[in-house]
Amino acid sequence: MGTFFTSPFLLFAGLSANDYVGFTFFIGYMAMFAASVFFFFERQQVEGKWKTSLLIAGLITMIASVHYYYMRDVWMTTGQSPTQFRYIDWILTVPLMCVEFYLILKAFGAKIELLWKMIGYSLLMLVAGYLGETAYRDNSVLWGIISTVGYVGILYEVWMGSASKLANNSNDPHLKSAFRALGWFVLVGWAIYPIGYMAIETDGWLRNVIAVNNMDLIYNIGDAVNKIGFGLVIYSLAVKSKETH
Ligand SMILES: *C/C=C(C)/C=C/C=C(C)/C=C/C1=C(C)CCCC1(C)C
Repeated sequence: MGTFFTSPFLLFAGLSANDYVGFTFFIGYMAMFAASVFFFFERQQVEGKWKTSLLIAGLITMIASVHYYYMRDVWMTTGQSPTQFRYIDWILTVPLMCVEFYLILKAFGAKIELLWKMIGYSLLMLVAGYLGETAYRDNSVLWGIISTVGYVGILYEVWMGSASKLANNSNDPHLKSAFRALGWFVLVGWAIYPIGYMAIETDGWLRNVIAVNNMDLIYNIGDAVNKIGFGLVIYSLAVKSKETH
């Protein structure tokens, strides 16, 4: 038994009892994994036009799950933020979330330009955020503000721009309420991330309030809420629209 617990293969030996950030890396990994299995299997239960949406929901959590697997390792072995893996994950998953918005609205006349516009805003948001966390950390506030321009662009499209008009003009109450729910995810759920970013120790606005180590805790909570929650809203829309036929 003694040799079992000292085995070098036992990765968990690296996680100490008070490493709460580390816990959330493990929980995030498993939760994203389980959510992917759920979305992939439930895909068979929903009507044709929702199958692609559920597939994308599963891809989002699956991509995140694989990145969490690596991020967990970086965190445990170095105690550092796995910034590169974090942003590689986001640069794949955030545009896929834009695809989800587009797919929902496609039946109501959404044009492909809407998708490109939203992807453009997300790239601006993420590239600026990455530069602020890495190469230009001393100017993180400036890059954070540039990043926020992209974020506000997405918010505008969802709450006031063409996406919101399409949803309002549709006469499908389920679609309207699901679109609103996704809008709240973007307004409230996504606002968790800039709060984490403000913990950057050089010039972050909340650096005296939030310890920089908690940045990952905040990002991990944000990811679980947004990626799994977003998929569940789409899942429940798909199930409800089946019941009404
Ligand atoms: C699944 C991952 C998601 C939904 C990630 C979303 C990330 C953001 C909304 C990040 C936003 C940022 C700002 C608005 C300013 C500061 C820099 C960022 C990148 C943290």
